[in-house]
Amino acid sequence: MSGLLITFEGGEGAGKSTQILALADHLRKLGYQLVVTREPGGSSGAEAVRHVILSGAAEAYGPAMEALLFAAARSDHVDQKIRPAIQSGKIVLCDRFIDSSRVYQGISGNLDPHFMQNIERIAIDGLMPDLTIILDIPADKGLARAGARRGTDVADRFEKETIATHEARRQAFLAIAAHEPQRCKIINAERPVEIISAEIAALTDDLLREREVHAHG
Ligand code: T5A
Repeated sequence: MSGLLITFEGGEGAGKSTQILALADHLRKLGYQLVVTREPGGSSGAEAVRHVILSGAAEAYGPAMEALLFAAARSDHVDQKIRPAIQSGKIVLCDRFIDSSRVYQGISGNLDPHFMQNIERIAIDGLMPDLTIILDIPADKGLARAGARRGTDVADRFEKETIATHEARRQAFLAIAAHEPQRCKIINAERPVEIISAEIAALTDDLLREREVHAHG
């Protein structure tokens, strides 16, 4: 019995959390068993690392240090939570995964592609997503949404960066999708929530049919 891994990617405030909740609701109604999780975090070891990274405590040590911390967190998350869930036939919905590291650390941090490939390989140990939804929105619009939701709290380690950096990340996500069109689907995230949810549900239903993943009842 084998489940699926579906990851959600995109810039700040693109609507990943909103769309994961909607897809989870859709799949539960069809009788599927789910695990909804996020990165950085999702397992106790990875949640401990999440605080170190998002507080900015590791920023002074450079992008390679941050990339290794993300990879360490991912390795624990895959071992402790994602792989066991998939092996028991569940569908895992994960808010951010390998593509966030490729973009935020690899591209924005200007790190050696071989270094990035090596740490990705160690972190996931063969567990690639079956489907990656890339929610695409202009950086200024996504940041405005994230800022409105955050209210008066301070922006985190990555949200505080310049619009140009965020826009370059958007282009990097689109480049990954162009390179891996089978795995990655780009979704226009500027539209109303329900229209986006319906499109993601249809893509997921197609994949479940194609892979013959059946609901448990
Ligand atoms: N990171 C992460 C790395 O650098 N490398 C890595 O390897 C990984 C895994 C994580 C940070 O870590 C970085 C990337 C990130 O900077 P986080 O706190 O977990 O940070 O936050 P994010 O993943 O960035 O998620 P956000 O909280 O910014 O946004 P979401 O989840 O994309 O958006 P969501 O759903 O919360 O929506 C934001 C607001 O917009 C509204 C929602 O109601 C909400 O208020 N909204 C819409 N409004 C209008 N129309 C729509 N279609 C809407 N959809 C949502």
